[in-house]
Parts: sequence; structure tokens; C-alpha cells
Amino acid sequence: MENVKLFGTLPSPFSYRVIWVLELKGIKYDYIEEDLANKSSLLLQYNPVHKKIPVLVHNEKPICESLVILEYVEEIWPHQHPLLPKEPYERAMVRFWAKFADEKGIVIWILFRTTGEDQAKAKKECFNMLETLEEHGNLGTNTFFGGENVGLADLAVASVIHWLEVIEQVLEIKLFEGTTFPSLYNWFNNLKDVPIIKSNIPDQHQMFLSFKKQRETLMDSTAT
Ligand SMILES: N[C@@H](CCC(=O)N[C@@H](CS)C(=O)NCC(=O)O)C(=O)O
Repeated sequence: MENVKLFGTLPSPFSYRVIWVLELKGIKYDYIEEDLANKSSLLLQYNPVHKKIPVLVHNEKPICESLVILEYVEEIWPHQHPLLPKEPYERAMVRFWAKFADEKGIVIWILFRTTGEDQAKAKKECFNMLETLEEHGNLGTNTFFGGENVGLADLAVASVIHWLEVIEQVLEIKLFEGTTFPSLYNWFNNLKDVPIIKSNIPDQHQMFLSFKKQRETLMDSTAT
């Protein structure tokens, strides 16, 4: 009997990557909400290196780092909603875009935390990231990054784009627009229409209220 637990916080984009894969593959799991201001001894025990969520605990064995977790889940349950295409080159491409999202996606949090020149620089980097995904992601030909099914790269990129849209609202800016990035915009709408994603994606208005408060607190603390 499989025992699967997910330690996360909501609405962390990294937690959602794991929630989406477990839901897509139909794996039963218990979700444990962590308070990152007061981390549980279990979290510290399971992730002594980074002390971060998400952690997936499979039959008492912890796995850390969201992309590593996704690859692990794929290896353990390969037949239920495969996350990677069959052909090695296509698998490599999907991994390339997942890594790209992981490395470049961090810029949305820099955008969220900065003002002035630093924010202008982050905005430019964010625009460049979107432009690269638009130009090189092959989304004009494919519905999703790996072809016709939602896979590893889609989950990684969605955990940047969905959160970016909220950050844009808080900062009252607009970078991710359908007119500038038509293929990427279309891809995201297709992804949000996938029933499992649709019913497991955090509500952007709720996120907006919470992120707005966080931004105000941040600005107050840097002003003093
Ligand atoms: N690279 C990690 C990032 C995870 C991460 O940044 N988690 C944040 C919450 S969104 C965290 O646990 N922060 C707690 C801390 O830094 O102390 C992954 O992909 O899992």
C-alpha cells in the first residue's frame, strides 16, 4: 500500500507543481500545510539541507526540490499520465524548458520585491524570459511543450506565469499580453482549460489580496 504525503504551503508555485502532477496521475496523497515562519520538526528532518517545501514523502522516504519530485513521481508512476514524451530528444527538450523556467522564473520574485532601477531591470529580464518562451518554445506547432499532453515543462512554466499575472496586478504593470506573446498566451489558456489544472489552480484574486499585503509590508519595512 503506497503512502504519499506532501509537505507544502499554499499558494507556493513549487507546491503547486507537485499537486498538479499528483492530481494528473491520480495518486492519492495527504497534504500537510507547513508554516514557514515556524517550520515543523518533520520538515527540518525531511529537508535538512534546504529546509524548504515542497517535500514529498513516499513510503517514509523524503524527496526534495520540486523538479526532482516531478521526475521521481514520473519514474514511480510512469504509465498514469506520462509527463515526458517517448522519444529521447523530445524528452531532453521538455527537460530543457523545465530547467529554463526554474532558472529564469526567479525573476518574477525579484520584480515583486524591488522598486526603481532594480525593478526596471527585473521587468526587462522578465520580458526577455517571456520572449524566449514565445520564440523558441515551439508552442505555435505544439499545444503543450512536449506535444499534445501536459507534461513536465508545462507544470514548471505555469508555476511562473500564473504567479507573474498576480504580481503584475499588484505592481499595476502588464508584461504578459496576448498581443505580444500570442503562442504563450494561447498555451496558458489551453493549460488552464485542462480539467485537473482548472480545478487545482489557485484563485488569482485571493492571491492578489495576499500578495498586495505582502508587498505593502515589504515596502513599509524598506522605507524605515
Ligand atoms: N528550488 C526549490 C524552491 C522551493 C522554495 O523556494 N520554497 C520556499 C517556499 S515557496 C520555501 O520553502 N521557503 C522557506 C525558506 O526559504 O526558508 C524547489 O523547486 O522546490
